[in-house]
Amino acid sequence: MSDFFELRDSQHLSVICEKMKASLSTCNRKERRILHVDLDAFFVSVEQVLNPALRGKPVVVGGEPGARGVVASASYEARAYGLYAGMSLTTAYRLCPEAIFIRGSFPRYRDASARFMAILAEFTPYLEPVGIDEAYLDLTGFEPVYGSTWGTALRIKQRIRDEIKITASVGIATSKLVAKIASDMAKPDGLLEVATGEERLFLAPLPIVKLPCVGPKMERSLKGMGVTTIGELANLPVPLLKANLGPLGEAIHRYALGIDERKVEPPQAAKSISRETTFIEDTLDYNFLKAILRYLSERVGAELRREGRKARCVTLKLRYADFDSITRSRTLREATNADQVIFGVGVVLLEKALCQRRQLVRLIGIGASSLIGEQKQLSLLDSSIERWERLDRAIDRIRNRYGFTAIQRGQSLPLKDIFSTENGDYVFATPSLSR
Ligand code: TTP
Ligand code: MG
Repeated sequence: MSDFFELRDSQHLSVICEKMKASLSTCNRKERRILHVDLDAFFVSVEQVLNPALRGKPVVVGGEPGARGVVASASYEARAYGLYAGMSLTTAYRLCPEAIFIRGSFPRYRDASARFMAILAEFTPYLEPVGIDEAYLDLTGFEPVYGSTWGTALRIKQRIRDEIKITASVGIATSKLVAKIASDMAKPDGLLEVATGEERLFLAPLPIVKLPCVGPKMERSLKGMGVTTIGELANLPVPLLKANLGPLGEAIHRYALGIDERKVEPPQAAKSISRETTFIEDTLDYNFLKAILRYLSERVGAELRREGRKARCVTLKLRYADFDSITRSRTLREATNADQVIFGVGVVLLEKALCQRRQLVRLIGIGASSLIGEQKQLSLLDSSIERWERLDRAIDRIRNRYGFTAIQRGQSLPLKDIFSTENGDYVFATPSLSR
């Protein structure tokens, strides 16, 4: 059996991490092996998986050609016509009228992204997701166990291709900076490793805009100094750069030399999970508030379950028409992620708050805090809560596939007549909730 399959076993992964730590202590910082993995034309690629007839064609995700939006993702075939992310759809249509324009569906991309990150997480705990389709991995010290970093990168690419059916590009280098530039150069479906000590040479011919802190303004300043390539920037004396660009001058010079000591930082677990929404019109309609609270509780519960966590504290938030906000919390006897329990506590807090102050409400929110890992919980739960939790999981599976509104529970049903739906979810005034 290969290491690759062995690594799918999480117990084995922790053994490997122990070995890796031992090897890390003897490893020079300059010899870090950082990977940057980025999916190719991500939104378009997901659409091509669903509809293989789109493969090999100029495809744009972002909206219909007449719409006011911009290109979110363009297939490499579309890029050959000069299309790129951020270009207005009108211009994209003018340049390539034969392109296929798709509005896209965020839940589908979120789902593919979660599967992508889950594959990466099997290779190292030192994983830093960046945005929806890219991540850094620190594989420093892994070679004695995994084999070469190059081979591991190939296995990562293969897993993504086999399981998500889309291609990824990977850069390998001693730093995040150089690994990211390398993956970008390798696109699409490429793999590029910059050998230790070759960073400066690798960067030298590239335009300065490839460096992370060079935006249009900085580019203008540097061009004013006669600098267009990273190599030219690296050759300038630091005092001159500092005089012209301020403190950033020194940092940017280090980048130009390929020096970047930023660590791969795994995300910190959130201390609380909450969802809230502001209404288009302030309201005191109790049934409406309850229906929204049910919806928000289900969103909080689903997120807790997705993260494998439970909460011991539930907090209700209300903002009144005069912008005055209150929060009311209750600590639970046992941690839970059951929608029914979160909602039940929320309703009690809501009723109490409305009794104390009858004023129009402009925002309602519910949050879960004092979080623990699911597995830490002893099985003291009463069986009705266990049943709810099982039901929640079954509903999560359906919603992950078909959207939130694919399955609805009684208390939130009134929302059906009030809000329109898009891509399987309600469209609220708070856009992030609609995804
Ligand atoms: P990118 O990785 O920047 O772009 P991409 O994956 O489409 O193409 P490639 O990496 O091969 O160059 O962004 C990932 C997704 O994020 C992209 O598919 C759509 C979304 N996105 C936007 O919605 N708006 C944007 O302006 C950009 C740049 C990306
Ligand atoms: Mg990408």
